[in-house]
Amino acid sequence: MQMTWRWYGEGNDSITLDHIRQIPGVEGIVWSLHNKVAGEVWEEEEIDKVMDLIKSKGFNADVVESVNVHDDIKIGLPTRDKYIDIYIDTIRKLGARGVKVICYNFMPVFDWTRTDLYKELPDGSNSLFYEKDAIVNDPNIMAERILKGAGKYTMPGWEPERIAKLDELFKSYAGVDEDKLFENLKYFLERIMPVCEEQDVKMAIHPDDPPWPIFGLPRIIRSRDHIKRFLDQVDNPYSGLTLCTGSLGPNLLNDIPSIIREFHDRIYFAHIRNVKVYENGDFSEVSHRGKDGNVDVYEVLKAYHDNGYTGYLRPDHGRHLWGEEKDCRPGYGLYDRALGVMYMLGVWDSLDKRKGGH
Ligand code: DNO
Repeated sequence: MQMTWRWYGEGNDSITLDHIRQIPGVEGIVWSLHNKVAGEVWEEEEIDKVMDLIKSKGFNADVVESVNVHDDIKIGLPTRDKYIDIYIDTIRKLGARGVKVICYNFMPVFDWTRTDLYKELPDGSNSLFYEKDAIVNDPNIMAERILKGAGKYTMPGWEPERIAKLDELFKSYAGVDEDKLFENLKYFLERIMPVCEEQDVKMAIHPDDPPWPIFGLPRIIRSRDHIKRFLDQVDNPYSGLTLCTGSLGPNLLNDIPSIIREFHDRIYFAHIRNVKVYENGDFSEVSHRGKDGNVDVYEVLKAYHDNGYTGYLRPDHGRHLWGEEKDCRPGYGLYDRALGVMYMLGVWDSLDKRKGGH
């Protein structure tokens, strides 16, 4: 397992690479060109600038999260080929520079969705929260809440220029049901797979968050059966998973350790986050400690360890602690994620020792 940390880039993150160097065990920085909207060309100089900076601080830059997929590809419009060509160009440029994994998602319109970015927890910290009943019919209300909460930072997937065209976007998804979305995903992957093979770049899809359809939009990577269908329909080792425990976790029927055991050889990137699910279906994001929520993080790590996982792993969202929410990106503060790294390394090291490893 290789521990990594998601960083949004200079001037775009409250945390610096120098901060991250002081967190034990972090080997790689998960990065992206966050100024790019889906479908935009990634220039070589821009890529080199970020990768050089990351490497100059002693980290690897093997994982990119995300290269976003244009909605025309998800909808299956005739213009999709133009956007797939641009995607291929980006894979080539990244592969040529040694990038190993691209994390992406295939969620229509929205990336992850929450109703509250700073919900107070009993210990006085706060975190991202999902209130089932607050997801009413009008997605504009939700988008407004997110944009307001994000403050000075742009949230990937929630770029104001996209959100401004929400009604139009929703209209273009009419007729795109679960089967159609699967079909469009297959089309996309079949076109890019030869380039991934040639460049040795693995595509790792991120599950849908939350793991159920919202606002009438289909969501297709949300359970063991959906994952199986996804992996079977393009059965190529270059198409795999970003297994995110925080995304699958709010559906308590998802047995995450067993999903990991079943699909471990197609998991290239592990996102670990804990969620506490309430009786009415609302959920809060909580500390990485298994006991604090419904994700048994020990069993998750054990499932990876038992299968000799050598891929990338990162702490996912954390709570905002000690007042840091005044400046940090929602879910991406320093303290709780750093505590998460230490908790996970503690579990991992003890699993190593038990196995007689080092
Ligand atoms: C949430 C993240 C997601 C993820 C994208 C991948 O914080 O895990 O936004 O980056 O879904 O495309």
